[in-house]
Amino acid sequence: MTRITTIERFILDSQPEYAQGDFSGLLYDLALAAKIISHKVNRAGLLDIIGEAGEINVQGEDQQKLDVYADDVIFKMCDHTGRLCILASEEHEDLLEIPARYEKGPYVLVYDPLDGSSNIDVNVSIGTVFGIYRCLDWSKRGRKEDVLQPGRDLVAAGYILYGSSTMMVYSTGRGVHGFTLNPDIGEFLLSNEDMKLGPSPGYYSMNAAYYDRWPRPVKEYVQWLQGGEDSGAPKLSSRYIGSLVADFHRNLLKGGVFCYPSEIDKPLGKIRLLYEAAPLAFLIEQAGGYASDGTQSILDIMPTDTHQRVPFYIGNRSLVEKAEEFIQQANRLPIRE
Ligand code: FDP
Repeated sequence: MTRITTIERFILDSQPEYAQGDFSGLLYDLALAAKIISHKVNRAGLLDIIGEAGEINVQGEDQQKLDVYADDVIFKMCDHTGRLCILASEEHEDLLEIPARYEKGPYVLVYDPLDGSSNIDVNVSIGTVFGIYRCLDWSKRGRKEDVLQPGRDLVAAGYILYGSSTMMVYSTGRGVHGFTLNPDIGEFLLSNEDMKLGPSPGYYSMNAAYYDRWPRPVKEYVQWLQGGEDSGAPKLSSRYIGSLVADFHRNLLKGGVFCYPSEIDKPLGKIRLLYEAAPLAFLIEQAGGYASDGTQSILDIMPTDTHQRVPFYIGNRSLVEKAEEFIQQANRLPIRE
């Protein structure tokens, strides 16, 4: 039998002595939330049988929408532990404060509880994304400033993929590590240690239905991606699930680039900087790749709004830098608010 490492063991073994309290505990809280959400996601198809979301099911219980459920689980797993000073969720307009009856801690959690929600009803992979920052000022913990930090200052980031298996992938700045949930024993087991992007990318991923809405340099970049040997681009195939976590995970394993560019009437695209782009950018750099808004590293962008969106190119460095080249050459920088 090969050596089995649980996520708990791995977290404890890979953290320095000083980080074995709140930080390790927070990662483990998230792993536990992941198991609870995974259990519910796996039963999503049964909603048709036992009742629709928003209705009363046959047991007389209220059915919660899955994304609301996931959001609740994460908040309730983390609000009382004394590890966090504030949370921000993609599901909430306002910041999530630590209830006054609980102590505040040194970390900030930003998260998208269930990304790819248009795929929930059709049994296609969805995911949770999270990022962890340190609070800025110990004496004034839990302010908006604690949340509005650039991705460069993340101390950890990760995602949970609810796919053919449930996986939790995270980095604390010492490589990217993946754990697969063994449902029989209810444990995340180390399955992908120190994940790195391969040198030969396999895929490009973007919603081609928006081609007419993309600015000219983006169209030219896509033509370059499709051009194979004539353009000098690597031979790529196209895959787009429309669930960012699933598209990202595939490209992390197989190499490639995911793009959600600006559009003529949506200059900032769709992807949220704080909840999606920055955590995934942190992971991709740890895996040897790069993420950009077309003009600069995603990790260098200073957020000004918790829900701000950003054009997004992420994957193998050579492919993302090529996107920057097209965009910058055309001197049509995405407009910022
Ligand atoms: P969704 O709206 O279904 O939650 O940012 C959210 C997201 O999904 C990403 O997960 C996904 O990559 C993208 O939007 C899909 O958007 P399009 O349908 O416009 O391609």
